[in-house]
Amino acid sequence: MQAFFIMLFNYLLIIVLAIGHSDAFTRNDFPEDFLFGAATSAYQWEGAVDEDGRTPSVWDTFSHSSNLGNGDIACDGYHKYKEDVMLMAEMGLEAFRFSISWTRLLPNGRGPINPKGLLFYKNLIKELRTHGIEPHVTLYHYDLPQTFEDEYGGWLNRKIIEDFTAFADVCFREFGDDVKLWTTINEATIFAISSYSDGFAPPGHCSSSTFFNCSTGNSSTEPYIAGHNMLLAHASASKLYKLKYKNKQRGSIGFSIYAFGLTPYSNSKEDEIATQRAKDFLFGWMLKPLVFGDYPNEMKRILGSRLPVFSEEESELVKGSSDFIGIIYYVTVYVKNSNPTPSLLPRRQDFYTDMGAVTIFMGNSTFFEWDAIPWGLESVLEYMKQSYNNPPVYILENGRAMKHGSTLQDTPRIEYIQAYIGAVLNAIKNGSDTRGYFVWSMIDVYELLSGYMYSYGMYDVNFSDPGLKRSPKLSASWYTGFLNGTVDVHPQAISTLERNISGYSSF
Ligand SMILES: *[C@@H]1O[C@H](CO)[C@@H](O)[C@H](O)[C@H]1NC(C)=O
Ligand SMILES: *[C@@H]1O[C@H](CO)[C@@H](O)[C@H](O)[C@H]1NC(C)=O
Ligand SMILES: *[C@@H]1O[C@H](CO)[C@@H](O)[C@H](O)[C@H]1NC(C)=O
Ligand SMILES: *[C@@H]1O[C@H](CO)[C@@H](O)[C@H](O)[C@H]1NC(C)=O
Ligand SMILES: *[C@@H]1O[C@H](CO)[C@@H](O)[C@H](O)[C@H]1NC(C)=O
Ligand SMILES: *[C@@H]1O[C@H](CO)[C@@H](O)[C@H](O)[C@H]1NC(C)=O
Ligand SMILES: CC(=O)N[C@H]1CO[C@H](CO)[C@@H](O)[C@@H]1O
Repeated sequence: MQAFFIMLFNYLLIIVLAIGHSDAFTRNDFPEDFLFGAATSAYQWEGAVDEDGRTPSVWDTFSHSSNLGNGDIACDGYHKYKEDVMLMAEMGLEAFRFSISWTRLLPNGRGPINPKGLLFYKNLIKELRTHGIEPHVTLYHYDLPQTFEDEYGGWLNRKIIEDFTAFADVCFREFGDDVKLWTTINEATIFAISSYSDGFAPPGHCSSSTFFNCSTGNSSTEPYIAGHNMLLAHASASKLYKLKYKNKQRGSIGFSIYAFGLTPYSNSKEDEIATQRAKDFLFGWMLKPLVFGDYPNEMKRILGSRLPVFSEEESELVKGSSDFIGIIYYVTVYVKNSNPTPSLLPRRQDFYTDMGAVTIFMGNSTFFEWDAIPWGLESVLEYMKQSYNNPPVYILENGRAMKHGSTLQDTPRIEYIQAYIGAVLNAIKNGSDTRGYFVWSMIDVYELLSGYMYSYGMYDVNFSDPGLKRSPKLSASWYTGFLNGTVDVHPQAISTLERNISGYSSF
């Protein structure tokens, strides 16, 4: 490792000299209370799906009907949490983001608490605190109790608001003395789209199309209904926190969205307008209600009665209900206008046809192995600042997949992460209120879209090894060095990647 850092240092030095610039940065250029961490989620990390009283979630059901493997064992974080927290401490992580498995804590979805589930999360949180690692807890990460999907259709039914709030109540009460950062719902925008329009995330609803077959769903209505209920469930949990816990526990509660960097495909008027529309659909859809109390006018115009309506009371409830906005960021895309074209094949009406635009990945986009396009994230943070009153922001996920098990020398991942950390610093310097950055993922986990084929971890897991042996990748050492101030980063050295297409693909 030592040798590598000397080499890396020389390399950076050469580039610095070549460019004749010296705006390298280190951890210390960020505010002291800024949090650098890494993330996982319950179903992807814990395993132990039928142990100690846990019952199935829609993700268990979904993964067992796919050919991407499942999270039955995953990293076995449920049993190995102490070992993993030790690795986090060695890495110098300041924060760890994880989620609580609803059905581990409340096996019936509601009602009696499972004492063993409760103990697991108490122990995990205690272990983190003992090592000085700040927990950031996500309440919902794709794992609805299957029983609620069966009983009333899950997120499509307003009953979810009450059940989610009751689950949140248990979490605040039991863990809130030690947890100061809560995210209610993970990447709500892409969750609603991929679970209810595209059908490729649990519970896997869509109108069937040439490419996807879902056993149930309606892509032209369900994403908006589910999205509406997510906003209301979040707002209801947030209200409860403020009334019952905030004074004493002094934490913050936020909502999170998936954010694409968006830029017009061409300089045509159509693509420019399409990009504006895409911002309304992909950001405004959830941010406008949270900040201003209602959906964007453009969405109301296009969707008509398919877009649920906030009552005055609901609008007041949702507005201002998020102390911060969580951002999940991976890719920057071109936006190209798409006119509904008459076609021989019946075309599915879904979220993207409503948006009237296609997204084209920028950079060399072999699927999952994205290039860093740091100005994409910078532009998102700038847009949030200018259009949504500069809310406090946490980057809750950002990271780079590579073929699992291919190498421990994950230089492309390091380049990606440091480029985006640089983007965050630039945005902060220009006034963005960004307060934290989490690498996805702390360790190789079961991935939603790629199973065990591609992974994002800074620690490798040998999934064929019965002991699920963990090994650090180069990125883990890099992050350690960055966090302890011995590695500095020169943005120009790595942002030669910026701009321009050479790959093409689209959702
Ligand atoms: C979708 O389901 C229908 C009926 O079950 C089947 O005939 C068709 O082949 C399926 N299409 C795809 C793409 O799987
Ligand atoms: C979806 O719902 C709308 C509104 O209820 C209805 O008009 C449409 O036929 C449904 N589409 C599908 C594919 O079921
Ligand atoms: C795309 O890949 C090629 C070859 O690996 C590389 O030279 C080029 O810099 C990459 N482009 C971007 C935008 O990363
Ligand atoms: C920096 O902020 C100012 C004021 O909000 C804005 O006008 C400018 O475009 C921003 N610069 C960048 C590079 O985003
Ligand atoms: C993973 O574990 C298996 C079983 O213990 C072992 O045979 C294999 O060599 C390991 N793979 C690596 C890359 O260490
Ligand atoms: C800082 O991180 C580097 C890189 O992993 C490591 O070699 C070094 O021991 C660390 N230094 C301190 C003071 O923790
Ligand atoms: C934004 C940008 O630089 N676009 C260029 C990308 O490359 C193509 C040719 O491959 C040019 O036509 C674009 O202008």
